[in-house]
This record gives sequence, C-alpha cells and structure tokens, in this order.
Amino acid sequence: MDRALLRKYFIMGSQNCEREPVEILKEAIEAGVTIFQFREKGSYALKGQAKVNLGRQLRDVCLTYDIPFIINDDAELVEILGADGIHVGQDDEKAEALRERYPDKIIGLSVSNMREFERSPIDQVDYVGAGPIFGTSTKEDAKVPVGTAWIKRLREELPNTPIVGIGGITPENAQEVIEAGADGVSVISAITRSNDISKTVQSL
Ligand code: 3NM
Repeated sequence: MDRALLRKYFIMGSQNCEREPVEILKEAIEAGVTIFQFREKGSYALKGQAKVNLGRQLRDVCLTYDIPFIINDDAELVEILGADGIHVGQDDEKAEALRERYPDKIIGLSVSNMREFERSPIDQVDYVGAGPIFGTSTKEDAKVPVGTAWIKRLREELPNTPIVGIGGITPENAQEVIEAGADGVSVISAITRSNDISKTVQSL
C-alpha cells in the first residue's frame, strides 16, 4: 500500500461518539485525515443490522471523499460493505486466512511486542499497527503502553513495512511517534473528543 495513506489514520465507532458519527467523520476528512477505520467494538457497540447500517453510511462518506475505508475485525462486513480493507489484532481472524479470502484488500495487523512479532505473518499484511504507544482509556482491554521505543525497534526489524502508531496519541505527542519511525498516527479520542476537529487534525 501507499504508506502516505497511513499519515493521519482516524478510527471510530458509535461508542466513541457523543454526536452524529457521520458528521464527525465528514469533519475529520475535510480537515485532512487520510484513511478511516470503522471500529464498532466494546460494551456499547452496535451489533447486527444496526452496525451494518452505520457502516454503510460511513462507507458512503469515505467513497464520496475518496478515502480508504477499513473495517476492524469483521471479515463478513468487509464483503457486505465493499470495504477497502480490514484490520485485525493478534487474537482475531488470522491474517493468512484473510489474505486468501481478500487477495487485493488492505490488511493491517496489530503487533505489540517481540513475542507477537515473531509469530506474525508480516509478509501477508500491508501495514503493522504498533501500540499502545501511550496510555489510553479508549480500548477496554488495552495492553501496557510500549512507548515510542517499540516503534524504533519495529522499524529496525521492518525497514520497508508501513507502520502506524496507536494508543494515546495527540497533537502534542504525534511528532515523537513519527520521529521514532512510524509512517503515521492512528487516533480515536483525539478527534472524537475534540471541540475543534479541524484544528486538531491540522495540528496532528
Ligand atoms: N488499539 P485513543 S490502543 C483501538 O494498542 C486501539 O492496539 C490499540 O484510542 C492497540 O486514540 C487503541 O483514543 C485505542 O487512545 C486508541
């Protein structure tokens, strides 16, 4: 994939929003996010048809603005919505199986430490998500923060693989993530909780 797409990676589900998700996504894209992941997950996430319906609306926004639309951990929904790709964690559906099912889609995989790295089929994925870099309360089961040192280490191991940092990233600390070797930053709350999305995305 074009690694520049990872530059400002916005992730969101309805559980992260205090107002209309479609409006938040439009504002974020207009302000300059480069890729979007629909991550409907956790105790307050939508399920079944309600999840599909919101996904379809967000997918349409991404089509209108020509922004890649990635689904978090739901291979069926990728097909239903015609998504551009899928992001999975270590305990989700295996990247090898996803690559077989979706030879041409973007596949992202989260890798948080050396043990996970060693068992990850990096050659089957388009990019790696590294985190949580900083402390985050957005993900219910987030691991211990790994710091930007983990990005440096991953970059040494993977000089040519697109890498995006995640977890607790804000306009104040994003530069540190890029300087450590990431191609981009992924954020949820920095945007969904912003009082001025345009300013936040620009300062990111
Ligand atoms: N994945 P925020 S941390 C979705 O470590 C997610 O893999 C993580 O939200 C990981 O930008 C995280 O609000 C939450 O901290 C990111």
